[in-house]
Parts: sequence; C-alpha cells; structure tokens
Amino acid sequence: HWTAEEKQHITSIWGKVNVEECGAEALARSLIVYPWTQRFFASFGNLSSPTAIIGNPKVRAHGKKVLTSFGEAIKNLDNIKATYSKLSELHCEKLHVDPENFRLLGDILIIVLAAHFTRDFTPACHSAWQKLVGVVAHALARKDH
Ligand code: HNI
Repeated sequence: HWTAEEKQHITSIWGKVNVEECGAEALARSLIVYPWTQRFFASFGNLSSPTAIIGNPKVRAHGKKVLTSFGEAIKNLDNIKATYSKLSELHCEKLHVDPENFRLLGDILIIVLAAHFTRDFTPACHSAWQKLVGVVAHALARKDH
C-alpha cells in the first residue's frame, strides 16, 4: 500500500538520518512535551528538568534503540505488522503503553526530521512520513498477535 514515490521519500530521508542523534532528540523531546510518559522510564534516573532529560545517557541510548527499530520498519515497509509483532506484545501486554503514545512519539519524530532536513522535508515527504508513523503506531498497538 505504498507508492513508489512514498517509498522514495521515506528512504531518501532515512539515508541521511543519524539514528543516535535524531533518536535521542525525539525521545528527549517527547519526555519533555508529554511528561506523563516519564513514568515508563523511572529506571533511567534523573528526568527532573529538560536539561537533565537531554543530558541523560540512558535517554540517549534508548532513543537510538527506538529509532533503529524504525529502521526495521523501513526495511520491511510491506510487512510492518509482522516486523513489530514481538515489539507490540512487549509494549501492549508487558509495558501497557497507551497506544496514543506511539502516535505522539511519531509526531515528535516528524518534527525532529523536519528540523534536521528542512530543505528536503517537502510536503510530499511529510505526507509519506506521516503515513509511516501512523502505520508503525498501528502495528505496535495491535492486540491480535
Ligand atoms: Ni518502546 C522498549 C521501540 C514507543 C516505552 N521500545 C523498546 C525497545 C524498542 C522499542 C526497540 C527495546 C525492546 C527490547 O529491548 O527488546 N518504542 C519503540 C518504537 C516506538 C516506541 C519503534 C515507536 C513509536 N516505547 C514507545 C512509547 C513508550 C515506550 C511511546 C512509552 C511512552 N519501550 C518503552 C519502554 C521500554 C521500551 C518502557 C523498555 C525500556 C527498558 O529498557 O527498560
């Protein structure tokens, strides 16, 4: 259900993404903007201020992990549900993350990409990424393993 153009927009941006940098930034921003998500990361230590969150090495490492996992979706665009089957089990059954939070993180990721790749981040590109983060959120949220 992807057009050739959509795939192109997704992979051309992805090819320039530094997963460590953008992943850390996206996770840190989402912990700041949606502070209730901090409760999932109590073991990460000091999240008491934006500066603490941005400088927290566990936030950085986890952000990289999350964005690297987006890369798996991009490698398997036509098979995202199966790709995320184990991860959806982890997030829904074990961690009990409210699925709305997947959408919120996806939207933050788009803001981070737009900020990093201003010139390349065209409306068509935005649209392809918006669709991708929606499909990823849906795949992570599914209950029917
Ligand atoms: Ni998420 C662990 C991917 C959204 C809370 N998460 C992971 C792991 C990956 C991952 C990969 C590591 C799994 C493993 O170790 O086997 N998470 C993703 C992706 C999204 C996402 C691709 C995209 C939207 N996770 C979220 C959200 C929350 C969240 C929105 C909570 C608000 N994730 C967690 C928690 C863990 C986690 C909590 C376990 C962290 C730990 O190591 O203690």
